[in-house]
Amino acid sequence: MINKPEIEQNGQSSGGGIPLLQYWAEKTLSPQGLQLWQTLNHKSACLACAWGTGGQKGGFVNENGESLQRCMKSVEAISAELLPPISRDFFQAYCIEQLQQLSSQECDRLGRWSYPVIYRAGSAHYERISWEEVYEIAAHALRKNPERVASYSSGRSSNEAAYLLQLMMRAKGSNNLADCSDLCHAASTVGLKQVFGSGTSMVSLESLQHSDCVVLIGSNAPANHPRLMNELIKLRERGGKVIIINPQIEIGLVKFASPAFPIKSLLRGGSDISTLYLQPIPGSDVALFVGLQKSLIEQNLIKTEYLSAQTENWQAILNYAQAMDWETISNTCGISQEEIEATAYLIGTSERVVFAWAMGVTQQTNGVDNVCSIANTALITGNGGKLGAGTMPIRGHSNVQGFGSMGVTVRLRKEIQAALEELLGKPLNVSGGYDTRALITAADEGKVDTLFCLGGNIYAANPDLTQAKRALGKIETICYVATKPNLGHFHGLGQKNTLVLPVFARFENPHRTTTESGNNFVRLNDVGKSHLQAPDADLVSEVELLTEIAYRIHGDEPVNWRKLQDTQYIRQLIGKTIPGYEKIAEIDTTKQEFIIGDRIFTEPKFPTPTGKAQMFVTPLPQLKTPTKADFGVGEDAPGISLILGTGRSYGQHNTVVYRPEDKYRGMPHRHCLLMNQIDGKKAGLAEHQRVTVKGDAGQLENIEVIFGSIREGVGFMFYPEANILFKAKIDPRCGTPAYKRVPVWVY
Ligand SMILES: Nc1nc2c(c(=O)[nH]1)N[C@H]1C(S)=C(S)[C@@H](COP(=O)(O)OP(=O)(O)OC[C@H]3O[C@@H](n4cnc5c(=O)[nH]c(N)nc54)[C@H](O)[C@@H]3O)O[C@H]1N2
Ligand SMILES: Nc1nc2c(c(=O)[nH]1)N[C@H]1C(S)=C(S)[C@@H](COP(=O)(O)OP(=O)(O)OC[C@H]3O[C@@H](n4cnc5c(=O)[nH]c(N)nc54)[C@H](O)[C@@H]3O)O[C@H]1N2
Ligand code: SF4
Ligand SMILES: [Mo]
Repeated sequence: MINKPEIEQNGQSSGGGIPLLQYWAEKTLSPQGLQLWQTLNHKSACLACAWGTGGQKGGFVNENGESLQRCMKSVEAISAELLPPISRDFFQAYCIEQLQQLSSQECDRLGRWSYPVIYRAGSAHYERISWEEVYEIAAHALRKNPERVASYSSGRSSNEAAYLLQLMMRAKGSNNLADCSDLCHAASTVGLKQVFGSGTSMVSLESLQHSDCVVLIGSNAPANHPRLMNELIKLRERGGKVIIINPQIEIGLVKFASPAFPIKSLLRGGSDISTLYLQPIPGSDVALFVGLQKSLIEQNLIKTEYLSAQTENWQAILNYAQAMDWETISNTCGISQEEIEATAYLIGTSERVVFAWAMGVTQQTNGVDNVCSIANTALITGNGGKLGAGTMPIRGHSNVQGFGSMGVTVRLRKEIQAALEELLGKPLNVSGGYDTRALITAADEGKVDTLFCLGGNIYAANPDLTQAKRALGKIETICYVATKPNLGHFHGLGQKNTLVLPVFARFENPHRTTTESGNNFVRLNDVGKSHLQAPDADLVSEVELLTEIAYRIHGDEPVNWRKLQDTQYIRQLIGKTIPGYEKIAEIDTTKQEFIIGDRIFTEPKFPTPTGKAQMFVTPLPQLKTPTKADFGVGEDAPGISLILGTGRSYGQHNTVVYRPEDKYRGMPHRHCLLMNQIDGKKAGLAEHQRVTVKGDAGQLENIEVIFGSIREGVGFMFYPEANILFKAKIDPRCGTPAYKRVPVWVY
């Protein structure tokens, strides 16, 4: 445990700060600068993360109407979409083998997709085709047996596009609606749904601003949700506490220099963030939370009255925690009893605690248990269902949560099912259905003919890239709907046809759209204009593309698909069929952005059958330290085994790399392994030495060792590159891979 640490990590003493300001200046003063400013000011939600900055009150305004809320990530995302089009003769000049040599960053720098192309197996090149050919090929492929047709999506598109995608698939009788959230927050959705009857955050931005303690678990918010940091700074200013739980010291979680607080940033080098920083063993959060529960009971800091009135099964949770011995708890999570007790005291003596988390919690083989153990801790301290308190998954993509709300999921809510059955006039197929991992497995077994990808990069986002490539290669036809080229478009090729279909970005659509933030706020995005114009460019909107394909498959049945090109009409259907979204039907006239009904709980009444929260016992994980034999290396082989976490650098958005270096972690390029110096010593490795990293699916050579503030026995590498290393171990309840606990051998 580090109290108010004054550490300097690899030359950086805070997150945010000067490197960030340099980037702003570089971009906004560039030749592209004017266009960039115009887009930043456009009335639409930020493209990057689900914190949800922007919308009707202007590009810099958050959900509470506060201004100055745009971060550098947003600039990065917009700049990428403002690149010129890929030239008309590009694909004649470069063959697929050459395109496969490109790195993620090089793919992105090619420019915007601006005309439809096809790669036919056996050919050397992608070639341009007409939209008429696109519609013919796509409709033919999507007319196949519904069990053998699937979609995958990434939460960057609008609610309207998401709604159309699932309506088209469900009208066909397919429930194969895989989504990037399967790889991301599915554990939160499943866990929270069973506890509270609602799978999203119960804390609004306004509510967060009333909290006096935030427990931030497995999140690198300074990089991935930068404007959340403003809330933590304000919380510390009003005397609140921030408890960080993360095996790795992320410098921006210790101290953060935000442009919204210029005086502190310039004079004091940033604002203090963490009050306490715990570094558990990766994958052990359940043990830590059961330990916190045990200590809360022992310190008499639990709310028994609340538990008996508002929850069910609470005695079982208390019994389990009480019966667990301290030695097992501390050995499993690697945090001492004293540290756990001090943390429990802070939580138990705070009035309003928000428990917020991201991928360190969900990307585990026991991700659902992790979420339930956090929810249990919130409940035994009375922190469920009151202002300034509750559970808050910090969502990823800017509209990933909207995709779930719109029914893009294999686990469709009963209420939506009933409403859609009425709309479509027939029973829906909701059995089985491939989530992302199941889709890759099914494709590998030759069970998928057609895959329609609305955005994303299903190839590089998955573990075991060798398998992903092989599996996609067995699918007859793949359609990638995209704004920018990525690794998947060149490596994830179908057996017969691979199409890339270019679409407008959010701020370019010729009609209004909506998106949903992680805090359950619906944004209205204005009409826009693209810099990509004929004759170089020939793009469509996602809504036009989906309605036209659906029309080609279904004709005018059971809905008037072409009428749905009017997004106002889609919003009326959404208002009728999606619970909590009623206000969207009028949004075109009212322009009123709104909080979705029945999601934010400031009273302890939950949408479960009994109205009470349902608590579940969370067994401690049995974590195994990998042995040499697990990697097939001899007893006296040199090297060291580490538990690798894979995640994002400060200069990437998911599989897309914008800048190779990560200044905050002192990692100068993509091919680095961050590890603890003590481990380096044990293995006889010096800093900057080149090593091989070997997992159960592959290895990476020539990786540079960087020493950093990470727990002993733990390593960190960037994705998607690291996805070559390991096979998918998933939590079977939600299908999410354990990207954060990958055993590797380093030598
Ligand atoms: N700039 C930028 N912003 C983004 C994205 C991006 O790529 N770039 N991606 C978006 C998306 S889709 C998502 S899902 C989010 C991701 O946002 P995050 O979840 O913040 O991102 P990760 O890099 O996956 O890092 C998760 C953190 O979990 C910690 N961790 C690893 N293992 C454990 C563990 O066992 N226990 C605990 N307690 N912590 C652990 C890691 O050290 C790391 O700090 O960000 C969104 N925003
Ligand atoms: N090892 C490892 N693997 C991981 C993770 C990890 O932490 N570690 N994290 C996982 C997580 S949390 C996630 S969410 C997934 C991400 O997986 P995905 O969401 O599949 O991948 P992205 O890289 O976000 O997809 C980027 C592409 O989306 C397209 N795009 C951007 N905007 C739009 C738009 O408006 N419309 C359309 N149609 N396309 C658009 C562009 O072509 C861009 O190249 O990766 C997962 N994989
Ligand atoms: S915090 Fe997220 S939503 Fe807000 S400006 Fe930054 S990337 Fe965009
Ligand atoms: Mo994500």
